[in-house]
Amino acid sequence: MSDALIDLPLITRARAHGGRIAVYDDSPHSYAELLSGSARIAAGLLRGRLDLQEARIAFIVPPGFEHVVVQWGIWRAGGIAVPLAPFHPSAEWEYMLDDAGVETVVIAPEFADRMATVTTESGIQVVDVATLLQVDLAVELPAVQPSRRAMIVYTSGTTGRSKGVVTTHDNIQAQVTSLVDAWEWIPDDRILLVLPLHHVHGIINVLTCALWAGATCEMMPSFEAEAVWNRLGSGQLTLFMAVPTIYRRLLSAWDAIPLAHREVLEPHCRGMRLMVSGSAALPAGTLEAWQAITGHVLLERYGMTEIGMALSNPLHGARRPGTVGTKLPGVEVRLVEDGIEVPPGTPGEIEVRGPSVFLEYWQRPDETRAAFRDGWFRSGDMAVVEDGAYRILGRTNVDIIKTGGYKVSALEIEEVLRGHEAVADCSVVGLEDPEWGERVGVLVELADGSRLDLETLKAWARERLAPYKLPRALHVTDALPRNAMGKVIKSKVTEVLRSQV
Ligand code: MCA
Ligand code: AMP
Repeated sequence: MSDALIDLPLITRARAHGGRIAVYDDSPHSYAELLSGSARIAAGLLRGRLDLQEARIAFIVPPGFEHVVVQWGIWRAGGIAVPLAPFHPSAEWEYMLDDAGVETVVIAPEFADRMATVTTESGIQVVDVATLLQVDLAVELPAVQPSRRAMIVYTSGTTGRSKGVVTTHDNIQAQVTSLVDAWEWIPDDRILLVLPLHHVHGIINVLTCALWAGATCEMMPSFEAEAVWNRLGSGQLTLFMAVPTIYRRLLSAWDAIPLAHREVLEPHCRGMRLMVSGSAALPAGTLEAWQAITGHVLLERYGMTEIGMALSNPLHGARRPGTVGTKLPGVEVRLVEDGIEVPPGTPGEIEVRGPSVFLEYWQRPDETRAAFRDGWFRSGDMAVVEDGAYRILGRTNVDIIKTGGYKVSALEIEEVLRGHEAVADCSVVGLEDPEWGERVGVLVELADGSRLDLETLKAWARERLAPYKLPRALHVTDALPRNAMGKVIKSKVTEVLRSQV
């Protein structure tokens, strides 16, 4: 197998780290193995073609070496990687495969049966990772220009179903190098990945930053608090990144660890060089409790699927609780009201510009256009600058909910729940919650003569929606609260649900 004449910068850098450990799952895997494995995957996907020319290749492979090999293989063959979550129901897979116009889906063997039911009659090729890894062809890999599309990540929006956020290799490089600079990643770093690999926090901030830096990414199949504490207290890790819900869960689990074991873990936790929180607001109580145990003031930063990371507290110097710091290298940020920049101290919507900002929503030119104002991406988040640091105030749209670090759309959930026979109409809101940030709550107007309880609705919805989109609170009513125009008054819905739960 020969190499491309021009490699993507990530690949060129990996060559320089050949013998170092790139990924640790059950066992160590070197950068050299990652290069040879991904070349095989690329050759297998090309099947005689010279270049995938941005064909969409979805993959459902649990966190581990094979996941990374497939991601890199797609990139090296000139395809667009579409990561899908192993734990999503088939209906979510089906929607994304169809929306992205996927040519091939690469799967781990345990998903074969379920994937077969999704792809029957679709013309989508399903191929096993192991089969691709056996390919040994003398293939020259294409020269992939970094300006080409690299990835589509699905994110919930303000309108109906989720949208595919398209980033180019250049975008990804800009997102990664900004963080590698700001947080001073080095090859001797070793990070623990517990986040899902269908979102930017896990894909970019943890995995790709590590691999760009020549560091090691240690991957857990999923988040499990006790196992995470044992790794944080192992003395082998330097970095950890997670969402506030995970820090909170870890804090709860700490109390259950026997004192003698805590005394072993504690000094190693303190010895790590950086712990980061993001994807949702970090409650002050969580920050303080975490500091008391580990000695670390969590570094809070702000980002979004469409832009990577934009704002961060400093690596060196004081981190201000309740703020997300200042602009990251290479990122331009401004606060605006009605398109006009506001002075410090005045709240405004965050707008972001720079090479890390995504290219487009996949095949949604109108929504892409609407997301920008004079070249600036409109985040939909409000913030204020106080003493030089940004403080996030909340979102401009009530229909966006953040739960456990996941963004979900109230409108998408409503649309699905209206398909239940007992639901005449419904309204979904985010209910404040100390553990999850927000929980999904639903007020249901029942169809004539129907009854409905939370467990029944949840079980029905579980086959149609990702687990984190499921309703966690339900109340039924004869009539949803509406204004004179017939529009549901969401603040009233929240009030009703709050008084019930
Ligand atoms: C689970 N449960 C919930 C929720 N999810 N309850 C309320 N709200 C929820 N959202 C409860 C249910 O009771 C469930 O039981 C039980 O927890 C176990 O569910 P499970 O799915 O197993 O939970 P988990 O696997 O332990 O997940 C918790 C988690 C996960 C590890 C915190 O939510 C997670 O990985 N979050 C990170 C998401 C992330 O990476 N976001 C970044 C997006 P039952 O099943 O009976 O109901 S990127 C982004 O935001 C930008 C770019 C940025 O700035 O980073
Ligand atoms: P996503 O669309 O899943 O990428 O989520 C991005 C959203 O997460 C942002 O628009 C914010 O609303 C929220 N977010 C990310 N980081 C923070 C933070 N540190 N504090 C508050 N909200 C955050």
